[in-house]
Amino acid sequence: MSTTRTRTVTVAQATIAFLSQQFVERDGHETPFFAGIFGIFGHGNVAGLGEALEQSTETFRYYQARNEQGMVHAATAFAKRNNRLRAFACTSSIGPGATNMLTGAATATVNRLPVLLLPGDIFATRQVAPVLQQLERTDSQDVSVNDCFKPVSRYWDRINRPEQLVTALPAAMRVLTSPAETGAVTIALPQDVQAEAFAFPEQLFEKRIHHIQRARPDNTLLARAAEWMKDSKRPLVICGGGVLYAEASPALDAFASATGIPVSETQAGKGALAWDHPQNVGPIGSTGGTAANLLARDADLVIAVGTRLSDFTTASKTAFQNPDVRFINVNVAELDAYKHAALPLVADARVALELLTDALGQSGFQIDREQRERIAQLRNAWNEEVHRVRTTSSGDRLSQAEVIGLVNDATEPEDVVVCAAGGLPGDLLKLWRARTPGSYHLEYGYSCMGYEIAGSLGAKMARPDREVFVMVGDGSYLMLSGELTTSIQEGLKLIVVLLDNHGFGCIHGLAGSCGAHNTFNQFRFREQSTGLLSGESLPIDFAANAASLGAHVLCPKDRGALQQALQQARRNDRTTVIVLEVDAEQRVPGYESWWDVPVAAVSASASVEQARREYEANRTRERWFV
Ligand SMILES: Cc1ncc(C[n+]2csc(CCOP(=O)(O)OP(=O)(O)O)c2C)c(N)n1
Ligand SMILES: [Mg+2]
Repeated sequence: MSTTRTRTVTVAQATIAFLSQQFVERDGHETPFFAGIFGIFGHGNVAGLGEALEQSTETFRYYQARNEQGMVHAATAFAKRNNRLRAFACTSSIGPGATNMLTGAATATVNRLPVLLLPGDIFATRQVAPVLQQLERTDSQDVSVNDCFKPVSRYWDRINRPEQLVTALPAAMRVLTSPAETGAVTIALPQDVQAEAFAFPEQLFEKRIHHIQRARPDNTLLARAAEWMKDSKRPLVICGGGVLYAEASPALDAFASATGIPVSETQAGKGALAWDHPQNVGPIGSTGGTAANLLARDADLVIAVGTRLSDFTTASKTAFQNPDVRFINVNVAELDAYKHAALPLVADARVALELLTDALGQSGFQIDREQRERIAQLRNAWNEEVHRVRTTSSGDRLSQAEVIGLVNDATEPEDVVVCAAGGLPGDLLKLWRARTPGSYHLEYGYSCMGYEIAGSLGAKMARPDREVFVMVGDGSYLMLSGELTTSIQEGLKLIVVLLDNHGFGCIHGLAGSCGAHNTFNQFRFREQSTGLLSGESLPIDFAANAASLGAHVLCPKDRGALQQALQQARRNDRTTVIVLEVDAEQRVPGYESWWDVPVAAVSASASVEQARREYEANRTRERWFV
């Protein structure tokens, strides 16, 4: 030990010095892992990490944010747009600053996107406890609000002594750069420990290159998977986000083109194949289209690549009705590879698809002509339906579907659309025509309201040369739009399309389908006469709100004006918010699909009882895959 060269720095300085030396490499391409750090300061991090960041402005850039949740979303979106090869750290003070990051942490972890969280923490010495914002407990002094990060982090640690950093930081990097395990990583930094100095071993600060592995599948299972495919008459691929993260789009294209096997898409996987690729049969599941959902219904083999098989993807396990259906799951995570009693190919999507293409190519396997014709017919019918819905206007106001069509038409192939919650994600999955991988950026693992604008900032940071179009509902906008200010501060232009339907429209619709007749999800005044939210719509001036933050604002009223506004927004050099009132009644229909939302089993309401009967009938289609 005594011969080890050391560097005496504070815990905060050591952390930043270490982070600035982390690189990743995949397929021979090397890049710094961290693009910098987002942070909001308080007494829990200002003198520790704040000081360290001031000393390292050349090597590690600090970005301000308005809300800790927002900054974690921005960081998460940045990682997503970089296919997890780059990331941000996020620092917060103790207490509320830290717990504001919890929702962001869960969002990142659910979506398997890397983000390093560095919340300040209560004094390790405990001498001056309770420090401002400390939550005291009667049962332990070893617990702080930062323990709440444990279930929403893939790795969690607290640095109570400086030397703990030496093992904590490499462990954090292992998880952050693991394709299977990545997500939020939390290292809680007590505010006194941040400022403590220690003679750290010099090796801690040397450049490290983390090789991102492309795991190969087991040979026996690979051969069996190829046999299953050859035996199948109606196979169907589900393309999930893992295809994009593995940069496996060319491999999927080659596999689908060589075999003729149709490819359906999830929210995370959309864009891996262009919408007009002959094997792309469009979205699957609860918010899927007719082509993919009818093929799924009859499929005898489902090849699920890089997907978590969430309830939206499987239409709550009603999507696959063939009694003999089998699954092959290609996934880096065993958790996903083993779902639905599948043949598990625990592997990188690109490697597995290339090996499967080779294995099937040797036998000249292709799906038969009859099935090919059916696929072509279903695709045509679906694409016509998409066109119809996008272009049909009725009523005075634009419909959400029309807006999606017009925004889509105003994009270049590599521009990005960002969305997360509300009625938009389902409609976007059905109606958006993605042309390049990464251009369709939906956070639908956590479907977290508030991700939209904050996330679009991260997507823009990842590729500042591309336009980023954010589609956001009025509810989400009201919940978290503060990072508009950050976009203006940083000169990172966003084009925000705000769809105002006066409420939590999709939940209003959902409530109605469960038999409800209330206004709990509409933005209305409380009426004194009824005591209910039954009054006029709230007169929220979104245009004035956005303008007050420094954004350009446009308020088009019809198709032509929206087209012009989108062109104007593209020409503008500053974040532009397009405020649109949309028709709350015109909804995009569902297509051969269902979503399990249990309806009250007993109720005084006849409409709820009716909805319950329908619910029970639908639920009989749910299947066990064990
Ligand atoms: C943080 C968070 N809270 C609650 C929800 C549940 N939720 C899903 S969509 C939605 C309404 C969203 O309203 P808006 O953004 O206006 O979109 P709209 O439904 O009107 O299309 C709610 C409350 C959620 N997804 N995220
Ligand atoms: Mg709304």
